[in-house]
Amino acid sequence: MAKAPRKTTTSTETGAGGEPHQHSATPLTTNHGMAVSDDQNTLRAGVRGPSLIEDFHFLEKITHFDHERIPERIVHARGSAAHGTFVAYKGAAKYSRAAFLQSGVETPVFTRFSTVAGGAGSIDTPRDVRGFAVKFYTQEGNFDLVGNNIPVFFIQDAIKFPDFVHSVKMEPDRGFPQNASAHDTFWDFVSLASEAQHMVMWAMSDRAIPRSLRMIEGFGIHTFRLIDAKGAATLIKWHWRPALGMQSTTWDEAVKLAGADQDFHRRDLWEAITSGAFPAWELMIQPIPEADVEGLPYDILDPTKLVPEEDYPLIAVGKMTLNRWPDNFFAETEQVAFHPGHLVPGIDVTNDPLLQGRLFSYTDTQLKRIGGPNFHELEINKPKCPMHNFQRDGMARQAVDKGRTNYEPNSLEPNGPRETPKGFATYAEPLVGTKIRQRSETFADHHTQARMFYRSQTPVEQRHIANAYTFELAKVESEAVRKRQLGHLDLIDSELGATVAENLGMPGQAEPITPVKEPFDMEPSPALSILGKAEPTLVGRKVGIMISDGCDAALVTKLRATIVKAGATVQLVAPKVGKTTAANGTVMAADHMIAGGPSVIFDAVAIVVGDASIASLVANPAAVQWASDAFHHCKVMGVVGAARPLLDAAGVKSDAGVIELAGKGVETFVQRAEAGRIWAREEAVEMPAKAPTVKPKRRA
Ligand code: HDE
Repeated sequence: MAKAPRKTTTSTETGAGGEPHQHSATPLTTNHGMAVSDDQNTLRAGVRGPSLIEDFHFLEKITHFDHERIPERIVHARGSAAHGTFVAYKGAAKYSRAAFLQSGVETPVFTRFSTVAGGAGSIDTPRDVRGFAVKFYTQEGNFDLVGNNIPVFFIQDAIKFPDFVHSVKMEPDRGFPQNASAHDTFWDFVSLASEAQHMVMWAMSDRAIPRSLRMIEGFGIHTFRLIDAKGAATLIKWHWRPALGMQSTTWDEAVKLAGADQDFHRRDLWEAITSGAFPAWELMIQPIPEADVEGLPYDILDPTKLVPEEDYPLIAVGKMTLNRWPDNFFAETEQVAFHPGHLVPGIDVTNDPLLQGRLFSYTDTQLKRIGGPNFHELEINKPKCPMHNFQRDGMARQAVDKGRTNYEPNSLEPNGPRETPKGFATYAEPLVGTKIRQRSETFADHHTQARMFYRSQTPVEQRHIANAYTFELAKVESEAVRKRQLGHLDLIDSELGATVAENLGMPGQAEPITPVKEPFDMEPSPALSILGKAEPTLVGRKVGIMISDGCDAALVTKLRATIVKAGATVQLVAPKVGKTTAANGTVMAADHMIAGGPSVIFDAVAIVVGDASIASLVANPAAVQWASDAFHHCKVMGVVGAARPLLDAAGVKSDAGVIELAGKGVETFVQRAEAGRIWAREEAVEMPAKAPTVKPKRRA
């Protein structure tokens, strides 16, 4: 059948077959300031004709779009960041002459958190290390504290970084797995490079699956030097301590969160900051007297070792509060350029061979990513103090440098920039040495601190570690790699090794490992446990209440008020977001429909459903899963009598964490939720908890 000729419009009105144009007082212009009359249609030869290359507005717009992405970071690509302030306490002035560490000084900061292995668009909740990088815009220049949420690193020497990163990232032939260490190449590398064993133990612990970026600790890892006004130096480690305390998800939650909300951590940080609940951390230093260094059973230049805080206590030196979300993700979070060599007078580096390598890598990476040497001119990277030198030109130079002298010394402009005795002076560390490619003997012990970390955990945390090793090694196809890693576990803690071997169905199959140096028993450090030092609190946490038609509106109101008073936020979850009609006729709107607000996004839950709707909830798999997950993730649950059929369908059994909300139940529920999870439930369904060989308690 012949097609009817298409009706064409002859109107000269440019918007003719499309939406009407919008106008405002602000004219839309090209990048060069020319006002644009039509941003909806390309220029074409007749309304149904080909597009014309003469359309310079379109060409400019599409070219800019084609170039919108810059290369993502090779590591730490996925990040979320915020602006804030740092206020110094009295503590550090004695150790450092840095202006921002003098009592009461307030310094603007920009902090970027990141995962390490995945790409920029990957999920927020994999098992991974978290980057914790802070740019202090001090009066003496920018100081970058580029750290992680784990105090040690996988390798001892920067020359191994490309190998390590290649091994953890997706395998090169197949392009997966994205953002996961549970695959052959990672375990192959770390079981051969035994210096990684300590950090791997941390990565298998709950530290690697944080509940929120607001609830992680941070560490500078390397030993640094603080220099006082007289030039005296103190060796220190940097630590960040979150005001909200540390908290982690369970592994099953982390997996389900990956589906429920890929942006779980970014959204959480955004919600907290935009609602005025500003996350805060204390910055601590851990001084280590130089005279002690020789006598320590580890080398303070070895980044795979930590210094127990029970041996060398921390001193609080200031507080960082993050209070402003960036205006533009690309301009700020993406283009921010950190560098461990962005130092200020009063802070210096040490000879840690990993740190030394980093001092080169970070500039090099910015040259590639941002495309030239002028990345310091981008708004987010600019110092907020005067800056003058004779560096000139280069790709995308923004400064219009004036004058005739672009060199010094010069006599033509005597008031131009010159060196100052007040400037940064490298600590005059005496050095004698032979040019050599060799690791120090003092770096040879690769298993002692892994053992110390494991034995510093509570039984619940030890169980999680054993489960994590089991999960990851079960994903490793090569039996030889699994056996080699089991050999390391036997060296670290024979009970842990036996548990993981048993769980894998490989008892007695560990490949014996001859360590570079025999491990010994260090005293446990209870400060390394998350649960051991958790304080009861709901501040900054989120409670989900499931409601449905026929529910008790007064109870929901009371619950919400009591939870909010305890410092947490509340979200309602219902079969339909738009309308839930309570028994008394009150109509409520919810924040999520049940499938869209699964219980994994909450710290504790309440089920305040009505008799009228219980049958349809029992028939709704998302509702059953909601209750089942909350129970099996050991969450405290407040329930009403009407919820019983749903609880039965979900396998929820009565215990100290399932609280009837009638009577005084609301207060009991909140108090119990503050105390944390009901870990005993885990024992019932998983492998039995193993008592630690050495109790994580220290000498008095
Ligand atoms: Fe990094 N690291 N790193 N790293 N790192 C980068 O720099 C590198 C290391 C850390 O939010 C890159 O700008 C080498 C330790 C954070 O933008 C790159 C070595 C620690 C971030 C780089 C290390 C870190 C990075 C990639 C071994 C904790 C993200 C993009 C010698 C103390 C910063 C970039 C942000 C980023 C190199 C080891 C922390 C490639 C060569 C140890 C938090 O330059």
